[in-house]
Parts: sequence; C-alpha cells; structure tokens
Amino acid sequence: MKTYEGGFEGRGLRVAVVAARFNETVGLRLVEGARDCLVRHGVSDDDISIAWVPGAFEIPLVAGRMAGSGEFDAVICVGAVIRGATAHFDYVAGTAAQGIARAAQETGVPITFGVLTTEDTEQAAERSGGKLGNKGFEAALAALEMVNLLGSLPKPQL
Ligand code: INI
Repeated sequence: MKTYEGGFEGRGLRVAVVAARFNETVGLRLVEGARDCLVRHGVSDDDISIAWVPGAFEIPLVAGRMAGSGEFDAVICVGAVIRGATAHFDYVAGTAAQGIARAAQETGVPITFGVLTTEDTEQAAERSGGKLGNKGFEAALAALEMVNLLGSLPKPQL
C-alpha cells in the first residue's frame, strides 16, 4: 500500500498570513503563533507576509487574492469570531469558513483555517496562547503539512 503524508519542512517556502483586526488582541496572538510555528520549521521571516483585514468576513477575498497571486505556497487565515460580541456570529463565522474553503479549492493553494469561533472572550484567550494552545500555530502547522503533502501527490493531468 502506498501512503501519502506531508511532513513539516518549511525551508524555502513563502507564506502569507491573512489576519482579522476585529478582536485585535486575540488576532495578534494568533499571528505570533503562526509566525513562531513557521520560523521553527525553517521558513525565513523574510518569506512571511501579513495582510490585515477589518474582520473575519473579509478574510476569504484577501486569502483568495494572496493564494492566486503565485507568490505564496500557502496562506494561513487567523481571526476571532466571538458569539457574545455579535448578533450575526453565524453569518460572519460561516462566511469566513466557507469562503476560505472555496478559495483553497479554486486556487489549489493550501489555505488553512485559524479563525476562532467561540462563545466568549475567555474561550478565545484560551485558544490564542492560553491553556488550550494557539490555533494560529496549529493552522500554520496544517499549512506546512498540506504544502508538503501536495508536493508529494501525483500531479494533475493538464
Ligand atoms: N468580525 C470578526 O472577525 N469577529 C467578530 O466577532 C465580529 N463581530 O463580532 O461582529 C466581526 N464582525 C465584523 C465583520 O467581520 C466585518 O468586518 C463587518 O461586518 C464588515 O463587513
């Protein structure tokens, strides 16, 4: 049986982070988590770019632009949608998740989901460098794995 699995090698990769400024304190921690993961795995700090968007709703458009530019091997999306803070939680969170998935499928570039969707600010803090880790770090790790996995898979026929 042949098995395909991606490793976590980051040397030589160019990576974009798309971050939502809404709930900025959390966003900054997620960005730092993503950056920490990338640098630990060999990505040069010079090869990491960041684009800030107003809120998670705007992430898909910019993630798609970065992914489609040909300048990045992967895109990591981070942000925090907190239910207690909004009456339209489901619209913002759902649009972000679906749009990010669609952008990845349309471009063929790994775009990972480090957008927290939590009930309150405490849950967001726990997941952005608190006792439950850092989802930005995890999303960066998933991006590295996907780049390496896609690189090892059979190439699509043109
Ligand atoms: N954007 C977020 O990223 N998180 C939130 O919790 C949030 N709340 O609470 O509303 C939020 N709203 C802004 C939204 O993403 C858009 O920026 C805004 O609707 C303009 O299009």
